[in-house]
Amino acid sequence: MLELYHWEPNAASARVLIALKEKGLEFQSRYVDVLAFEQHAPEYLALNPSGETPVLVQGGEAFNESSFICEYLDEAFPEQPLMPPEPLDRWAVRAWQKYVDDYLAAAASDLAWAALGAPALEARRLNSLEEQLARIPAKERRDQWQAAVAGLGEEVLDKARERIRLTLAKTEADLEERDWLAPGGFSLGDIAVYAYLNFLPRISPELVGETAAPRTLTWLKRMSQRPAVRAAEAMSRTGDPYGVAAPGPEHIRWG
Ligand SMILES: N[C@@H](CCC(=O)N[C@@H](CS)C(=O)NCC(=O)O)C(=O)O
Repeated sequence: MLELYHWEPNAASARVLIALKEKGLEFQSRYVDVLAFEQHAPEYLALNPSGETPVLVQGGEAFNESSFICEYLDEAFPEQPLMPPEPLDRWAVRAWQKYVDDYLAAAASDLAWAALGAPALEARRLNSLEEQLARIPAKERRDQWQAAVAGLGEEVLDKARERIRLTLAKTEADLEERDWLAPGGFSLGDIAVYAYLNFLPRISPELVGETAAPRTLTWLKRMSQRPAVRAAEAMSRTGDPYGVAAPGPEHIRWG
């Protein structure tokens, strides 16, 4: 029996939810409300000491890191593969996943946090916010949350925009030749990039829009029409998974 601890079907949680749905795997959903800081509760930290979602639990073992959870699922359940068979094509998928983990995720999360996450947290009017932040065990993560709550600032957001521009140069080039990012067909690479880039057409249309990134926009639509993506997004509790965001992975560790 698979159990997935996840937040809204966006970013890292979306990657695993979409992979599970693409593969047609049954799982028990355990929703973690990140903006209520449930990921820092002792029971959750026992599963993942870094206090991040998602976490997959199987047979009493807990696994974190969305790239590795997705690859684990693909290897453990080989039906409906999400990795191409050819070694070089598999390299291309892994290169996209690493790019997302080390570079794109933090940038897209910064922009999404500023536009969506910070106002959503504000709307909750938590009177224990300081207390919640003080409970975050790792100093690096605590500092990142504090910086995010204080407001990220134009310098950080400009750096994030530049990273998105460079990402789009890569997606536009890949999509010139084919429908999916890596050679070998639809893969975990598409899922990884979609889960973060899909925040942007709404909040930064000047970056991800018809003029700047036409092929990427068409690909995002193609992705969002996949039945598995729809099924994953239907698990949203807010009803709008790309209308809310968490600070995401910090640059120091991941990019
Ligand atoms: N590298 C991790 C990143 C996970 C991550 O950034 N999770 C965010 C949500 S997208 C989170 O749980 N943030 C809450 C927190 O850090 O307190 C992965 O890919 O699984």
